Amino acid sequence: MLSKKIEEALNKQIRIEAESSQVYLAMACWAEVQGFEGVAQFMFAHSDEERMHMLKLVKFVNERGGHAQVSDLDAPPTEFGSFKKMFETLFNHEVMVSQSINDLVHITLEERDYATHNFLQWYVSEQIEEEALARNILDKINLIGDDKGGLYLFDNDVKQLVAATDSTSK
Ligand code: OFO
Repeated sequence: MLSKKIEEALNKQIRIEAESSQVYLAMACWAEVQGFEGVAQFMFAHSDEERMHMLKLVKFVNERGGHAQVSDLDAPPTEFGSFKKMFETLFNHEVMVSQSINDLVHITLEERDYATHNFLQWYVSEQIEEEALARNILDKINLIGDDKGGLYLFDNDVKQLVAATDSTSK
């Protein structure tokens, strides 16, 4: 059974995951209208993943005697400036999500809720991967700068990354 405090904290995280999904969906649209298919595919897939993160929390809250809340969401931006800026935004967003997961883990220890603590370990590992992936992409983009040919190759690279992730997750 979840305490009120844990239930509220998990519901706050549900909203963060849902907003993450919207942010990446907006990034996918921005990349797609500019013809960067690889980056768009990456962002669409990432948006789906965030929805999965949200649903995992929703199920957990409901199964543990709480009530998962589906709330209003802040609208994401529609413009992202450049790929470099967009991936910086993505990286900073993931750092914010990691901080929020850490705070949540801290609350479970204060409340001595070891079942929720255990459940959240999946998110702790996931955040390590997500931050590493975002950092990796940012490193590549920093190497390319604003070179058009470089951006074309980068887009192809990202497309292959999505294809590789798809085949390993099946
Ligand atoms: Fe990208 O983060 Fe969810 O958890």
